[in-house]
Amino acid sequence: MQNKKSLLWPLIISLFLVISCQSEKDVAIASGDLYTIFNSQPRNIGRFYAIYANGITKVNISMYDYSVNSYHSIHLHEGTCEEIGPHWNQGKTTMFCNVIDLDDMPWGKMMAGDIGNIKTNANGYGSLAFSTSLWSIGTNNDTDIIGKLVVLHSEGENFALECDPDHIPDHTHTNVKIACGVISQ
Ligand SMILES: [Cu+2]
Repeated sequence: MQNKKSLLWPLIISLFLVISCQSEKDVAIASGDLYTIFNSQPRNIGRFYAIYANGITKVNISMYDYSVNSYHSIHLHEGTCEEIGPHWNQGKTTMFCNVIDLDDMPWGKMMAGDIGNIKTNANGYGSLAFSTSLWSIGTNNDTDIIGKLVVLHSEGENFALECDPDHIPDHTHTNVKIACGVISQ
């Protein structure tokens, strides 16, 4: 009897290790600090944080110490913070307005990297949290957000209007970029 028990425990422990290692492998975390880009002394005014598990990326973006009671649009861009490129769109030219995301709801924005607006409160703090099935972390495929830029703009944007079929995109966007951060794992 004693012998059987002593054989069973190593088996239980190794089974537990296999299960815990597997779940750890399936979860990936990414983050990036946002620094102002218009002054010579870059100031940290925000943070991007995301967890990827089971095909879903949960995102939390916070903003602080920059403005009060204002809206700021936020996108993922290509390039570097020194030379910011176009909006990240998974390398595709197609629009993401009607691409189905979680709960059978469309993404509702032109580009896969169009995120939304952050509103700061009277204390200058604002945050935005959402989940998406259109991004991933560390997968090295088109949906991977590692190495992309998180860019904050001076004003908010109407993302729904950009997706309106009647909208004519004949105007240029002059929404000034105020902060940037690189997403890393
Ligand atoms: Cu942008």
